[in-house]
Amino acid sequence: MNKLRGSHYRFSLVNMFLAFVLLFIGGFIGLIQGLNRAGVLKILNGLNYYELLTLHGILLIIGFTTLFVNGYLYAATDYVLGGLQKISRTLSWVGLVSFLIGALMVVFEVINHRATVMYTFYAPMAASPIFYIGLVFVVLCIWLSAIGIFISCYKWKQSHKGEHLPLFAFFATGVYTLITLGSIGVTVEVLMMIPWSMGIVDRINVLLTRTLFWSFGHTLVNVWYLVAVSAWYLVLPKVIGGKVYSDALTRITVILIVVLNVPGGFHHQIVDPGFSPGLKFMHLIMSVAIGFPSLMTAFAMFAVLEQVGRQNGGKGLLGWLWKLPWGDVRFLTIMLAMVGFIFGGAGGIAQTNNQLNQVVHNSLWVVGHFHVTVGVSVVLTFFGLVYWLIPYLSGRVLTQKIHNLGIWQTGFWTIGMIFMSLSMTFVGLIGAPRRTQFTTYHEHAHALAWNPYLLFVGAGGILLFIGIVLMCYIAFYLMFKAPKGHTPFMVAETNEAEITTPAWTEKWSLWLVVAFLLISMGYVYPIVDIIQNAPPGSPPIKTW
Ligand code: HEM
Ligand SMILES: [Cu+2]
Repeated sequence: MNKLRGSHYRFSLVNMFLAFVLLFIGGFIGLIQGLNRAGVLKILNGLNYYELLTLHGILLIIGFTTLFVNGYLYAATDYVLGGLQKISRTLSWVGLVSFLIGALMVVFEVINHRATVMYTFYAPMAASPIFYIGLVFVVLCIWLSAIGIFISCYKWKQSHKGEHLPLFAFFATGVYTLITLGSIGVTVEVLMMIPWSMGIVDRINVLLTRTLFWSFGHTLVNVWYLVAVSAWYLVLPKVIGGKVYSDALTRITVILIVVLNVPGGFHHQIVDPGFSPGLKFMHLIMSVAIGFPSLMTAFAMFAVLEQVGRQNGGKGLLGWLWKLPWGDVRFLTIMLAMVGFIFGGAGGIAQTNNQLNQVVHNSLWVVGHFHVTVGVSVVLTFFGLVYWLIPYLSGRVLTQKIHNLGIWQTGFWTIGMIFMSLSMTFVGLIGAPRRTQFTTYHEHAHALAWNPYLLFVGAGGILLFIGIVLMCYIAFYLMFKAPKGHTPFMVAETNEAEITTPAWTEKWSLWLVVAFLLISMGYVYPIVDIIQNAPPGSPPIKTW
C-alpha cells in the first residue's frame, strides 16, 4: 500500500465512522418518535417531538447518506482507476471539513430551539440564519466531492484514450452529476432564505422556495437509488460468482436515471396551488419515466441471478432461485433491498397518481413509503456493503461470528421495517397524519381507531433500534477490532465478449445538454410563472 492510497483509505474510513455515529443518534431519535406515536412514551422535557423529528430527518437523510456515499464511491473510484489524483483527495478532505462545520451549525440551531423546521425547511416557517448558512456548507461539501471525482475521471480518460471509463467510476460520475444538478435549486432557495431570515428582505415567495426545494429533494432520492443500483449491478454478481450482465445496459441505465430525474419534483407538490394541472402532469410523466431504467435493472438482475443459479445446478422454472447463496449476508441484504424496491416503487407510483395522492398526502402512508424505499432498498444495500468494504478499508477480515451476527441484524432490520412501514401505510390510509406527535384529539373515535396500528409502529421501532445497535457494533468492530488480513474489493467483471459498448455512452457533454434541456422543460416556464404571478409573499414566521 503506497502512502497516497493509505491516506485515501483514511478518508473513506473516517466517512464511514462518522456515518455510523450519525446512524446511531438518528436511529435512537427514531425509536423515541416511534414509541411516542405508539402512545407509550411522553416526551416531557429537553427537545420536543418536532425538534427531534427535524434532527431525525437531517441526520439520517442528509448526514448518514452523504457520508456513506462519499466514503463508498471515493473508495470504489480509487480502486477501479488505480488511484485518485492528489487534488481529488485534497478536495474530498476539504469537503468533509465543510460538511462537519455545516452539520454542527445546523444541529446546534435545532438543539437550541431556533430551527424547528423539519428537514424540508418550508417557508414561511423561518429558522435562524445560521441554520441556512450551515446548509450552504453542506452543499459545498457535495460540490467539492463531485469536482474531486470529475477531475480524477477526466484525467484517467486522458491517459487511457479509446478506453471506457470503468463502470464504478462511470456510476460515480453519474451520481455526482445528478446531485450537482439537483443541488442548484436548493442553493438558490437557501440564498433567498438567508437575507429573509435576517430581516434584510421582508417577504419571500413561498411557492418558489418549495419548488426549488423539491428539485433537490426529489433528486436526492434518486441519487441514493443510483448509488444502491451501482452495488446491485457491480457488487452483487461478484458476491454470487457471476459477471456484470451487460456493460452497455448498465451505462444506459445510469444515463437514463441522470437525465430523466430532476424534472420530476412536482410529484411532491401535487396538492400545492399555483401550478396548472398540465405542468403537474408533465412532472408526473417524468417521475414515472424512472420506471424504465428500473425495469431494465430488474431484467438485468434476474438474468444474473438465473445464470448463476443454473451454473450452480438449479433446474426448472424457478429451481435456480434456491441455488443462490442465501446464507451469505452480503447477498441476503442486497436481495432483500431489491425485493423491497418492488414494493417501494409500487407505492411510489400510487402516490404519483393525482387522485390517490389526495388520499395519502401528508399522512403516515408517506412515511411508510419512504422507510421502505430509503430504509430498506437503500440502507439495507449500504449495510450489505459494510461486510467487505469496511474490512477492505481497515485491512481486516470478516469473521464467521460477525457474519452470523449480520444475518441477525438483517432479520431485525427487515422485520422491524415491515412492522413499522406496513402499519404506517394502513394507518395513513385511515387518516393518521405524519409529523404529529401522539394525540387522541380529545378521545375522538376516529383517532382512537389508529391506536392499534400505532402500537405496531412502536414495536417496529424497537426491532429497528436493535438492528441499529447491531449494525453499529458490526461496523465499528470491522473498523477497529476484527483480525488483520486482506479483504478484496468486490467488483464483478464484464463479459469479455462485451467490448462493443458504443462510444456515445461516454459523451457526458451530450448527456449534460440533454439533462439541461429536460430540466429547462420542467422548470423554466413554471418558475417564470411563479415569479410573475406571485402573491405578495410572506414574512418569516416562527411557529414554535
Ligand atoms: C430505528 C430506525 C427508525 C425508526 C424507529 C424511525 C421512525 C420514524 C418515525 C416514527 C417517523 C415519523 C414521524 C412523524 O411523521 O410523525 C420517521 C420519520 C422519518 N424518518 Fe425514520 N425511522 C428510522 C430510521 C430511519 C432511516 C434509516 C431513515 C433514512 C435514512 C429515516 C428517515 C426518516 C425521514 C426522512 C422522516 C421524515 C421526517 C419528517 O417528516 O420531517 N428513518 N421515522
Ligand atoms: Cu420524488
